[in-house]
Amino acid sequence: MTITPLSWTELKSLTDFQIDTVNGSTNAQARLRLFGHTEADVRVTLYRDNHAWCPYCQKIWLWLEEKQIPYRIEKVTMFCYGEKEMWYRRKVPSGMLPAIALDGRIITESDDILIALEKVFGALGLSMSDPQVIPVRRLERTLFRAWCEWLCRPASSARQEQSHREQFIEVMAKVEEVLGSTSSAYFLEWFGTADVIFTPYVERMNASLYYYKGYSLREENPRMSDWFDAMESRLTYRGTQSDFHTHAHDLPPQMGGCWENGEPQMLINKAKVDHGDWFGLPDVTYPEPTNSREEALQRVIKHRHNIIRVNPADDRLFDQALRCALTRMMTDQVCTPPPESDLALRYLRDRVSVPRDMSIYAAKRLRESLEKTAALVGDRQSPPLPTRDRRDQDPTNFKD
Ligand SMILES: N[C@@H](CCC(=O)N[C@@H](CS)C(=O)NCC(=O)O)C(=O)O
Repeated sequence: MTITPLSWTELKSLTDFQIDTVNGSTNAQARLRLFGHTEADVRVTLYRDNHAWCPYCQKIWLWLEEKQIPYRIEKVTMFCYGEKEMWYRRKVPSGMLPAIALDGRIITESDDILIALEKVFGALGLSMSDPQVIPVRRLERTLFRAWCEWLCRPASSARQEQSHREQFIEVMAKVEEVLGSTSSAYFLEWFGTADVIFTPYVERMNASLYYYKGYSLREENPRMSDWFDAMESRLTYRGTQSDFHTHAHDLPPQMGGCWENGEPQMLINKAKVDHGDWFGLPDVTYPEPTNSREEALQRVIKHRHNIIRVNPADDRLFDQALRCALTRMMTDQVCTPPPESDLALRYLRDRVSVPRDMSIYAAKRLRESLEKTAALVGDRQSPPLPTRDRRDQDPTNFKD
């Protein structure tokens, strides 16, 4: 039994999802964050990437959110997604992100930014220069290097691949030791700067090693797992958190390539990230919010014209197919899309960007119903996502 797709008006009536981007919880859509203050209190502008992808930006973003400092957000295009805006080039000639304007003064380099923010607004827990924080910062860089060595350099032999793996695991053992040396789940006795500094790359390690190496950071390391759980108890982190699919496909152009090891577990993981089931992945463990479907629906409705325009399929065909997928997501009823629309549905399935477009569970719901709907009419996969750039995600196509 299959039903006809709901109209856009009918679909609209099924969601009242709304967030207060300015004073509500952390979200990727905000252009202004006030935390109950007034605009006159804003002293900081954060320049960050459109995709909420840049790890160094996430560090500053989390810090500002945790400290509840009123700030503005200006979004800038990263090179691999499209053309860098000239207005930003005039402020920061290298085009690098993040940057902040603090009382009108431009500061770049994420560590320098945190140090400058601390001077004005006070530290988040212990300061960047605290003798307890410095070794944790160093350890984060050591882990980062071991990760790059393993993920981003093609191994010339199985022995070298194994040796890179062992080096990474050795540094992770040190991370486990540090996490285990405090009574909290965090790096030090209380949540603070050290955790913010660790966040962006361990999130990307968790995704990329699972996908390209068949190694599950969060499942292999119990303290790290507790740390992720503790981070996920914070609405600030949830608002910045991405999913495995987004990271696995955003990383190659940024890192100059990510190398699969082709091992059986890797192939299983890769299939799961690319084709589902997305709910079984170790990229999130807090319970799914009850309104994740409503969120996904509201976000698609808002951007439907652009989503349909950039899709390679005929607009009318894809409009109908998309409404079928959304109808299924909201009603759990099977809705058969037009013939030949499988590719178009999977094109979108592969381009949902978290947290840019929606939060992690909303994206899982949307990917799931796009896939189930596509599977009713075909098993064609869209061509693999590009690995040298992601101009298929050019933000000029998705202006909000
Ligand atoms: N050391 C810098 C690194 C910043 C960095 O590498 N930024 C990358 C993005 S993660 C960038 O802006 N690349 C230029 C671009 O992609 O447009 C920092 O800590 O802020």
